[in-house]
Amino acid sequence: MRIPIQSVTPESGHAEVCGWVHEVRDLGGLAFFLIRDRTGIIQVTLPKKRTSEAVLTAAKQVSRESVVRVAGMVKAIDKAPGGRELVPDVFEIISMADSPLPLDVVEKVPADLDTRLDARFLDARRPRVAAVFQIRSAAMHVINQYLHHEGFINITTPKIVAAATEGGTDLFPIAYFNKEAFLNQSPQLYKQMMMAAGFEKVYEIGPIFRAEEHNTTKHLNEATSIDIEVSYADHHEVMRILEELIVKTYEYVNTTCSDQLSSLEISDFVVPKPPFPRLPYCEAIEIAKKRIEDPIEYGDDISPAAERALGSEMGGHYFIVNWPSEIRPYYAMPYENDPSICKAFDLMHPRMELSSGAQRVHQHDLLVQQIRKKGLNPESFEFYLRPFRFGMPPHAGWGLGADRLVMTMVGLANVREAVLFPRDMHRLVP
Ligand code: AMO
Repeated sequence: MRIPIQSVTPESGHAEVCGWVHEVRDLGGLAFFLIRDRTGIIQVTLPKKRTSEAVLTAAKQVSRESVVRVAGMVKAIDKAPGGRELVPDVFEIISMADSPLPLDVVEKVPADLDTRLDARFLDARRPRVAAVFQIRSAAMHVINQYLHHEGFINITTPKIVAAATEGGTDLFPIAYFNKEAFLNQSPQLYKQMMMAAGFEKVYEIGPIFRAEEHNTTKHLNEATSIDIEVSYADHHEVMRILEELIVKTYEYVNTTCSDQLSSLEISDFVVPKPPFPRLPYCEAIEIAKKRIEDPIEYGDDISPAAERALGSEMGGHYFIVNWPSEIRPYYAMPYENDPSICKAFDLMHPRMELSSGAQRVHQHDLLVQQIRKKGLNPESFEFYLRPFRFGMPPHAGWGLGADRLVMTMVGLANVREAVLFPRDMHRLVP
């Protein structure tokens, strides 16, 4: 029976493993194969004089990255990976790999990101790449667990919709029978509607689609968003939840993914310490003004240069709070004493924005007014506005980019590296 390579020890006796042919070295009288599965690598040694003809024939034919089944006695040996080697009496080629390989799994030949993504199935055989997705999986696991434990109900909202959430133009139109339809850019309106349904605490982890023509290292056209919405909560309360979630996620990765972190050569994984600073938007602008050359004024978005300057000033995760209402969506609640600013926030990693959120407007008439102020037509939001007329609790929430969370957590240069099959302006296949 096949056993994971990691668990093969000199005490295993006769063992069977399956995996890919990682490397082949033929020294004449002696041949060495490194066989790899997702748990590790084992040396398979063939002393030619003492090896059966069938094993030698298969070993001679096999190409790198073919899938093989190998069985034999395990012996302790200092120089081999894991301090053991397997001397095979069975060497079966299960699936032969073509040569040449589109990508060098052993990474002797460096490949650019496009080549890697084109051959993602081979790229992901690299332990360093697999580690990213194992960490991503661990992060998603603990996020689900945390939210479930905090009493959140996991919901799934439609991705085919009739209207823009944020009112922007960044939507992908789709063919939906004879109707106009789009791919949803955020579960925003639906998660808010579930507050009217009395669910109180909801979350969704799902795809969001943005038709932005950005070609940057942090934008995707299909991203994964972790969204929450909480009734009777204000912006302070949901910022506290977000902060705790980030800390718990880092803690969990730190304690459960040590092998993956070392595959990624991360020796200084730092779990952020709460509370994260709350930096008022007006102060953020003042800091940026002093530190960057491009002009920036109160009322502007935080530019990438400003983001970098603030990041190096703050040195860790931080919130930007109290944004001008003018540059936030209609659903952000204005402060009662100064409606020119609103109860919206962004969670920032020193490298980039990770999350946006706000206490929402829950009063129907104010919401209609704010939709109009943004130059949008309340009639196209009728399905969304309706619940606000029949008892809507006050509520707040946020959306956190899962891809950027993973990217910043493990220090990837490009968000595409945190996504198995990224979608951008130039990439629709595979
Ligand atoms: P926002 O548009 O800021 O807010 O999105 C929230 C978070 O989602 C991630 N994100 C992206 N990641 C990669 N590529 C993209 N193109 C992309 N767009 C967004 C970011 C971002 O911070 N409805 C609000 C959330 C809320 O208020 O609850 C919203 O969608 O990490």
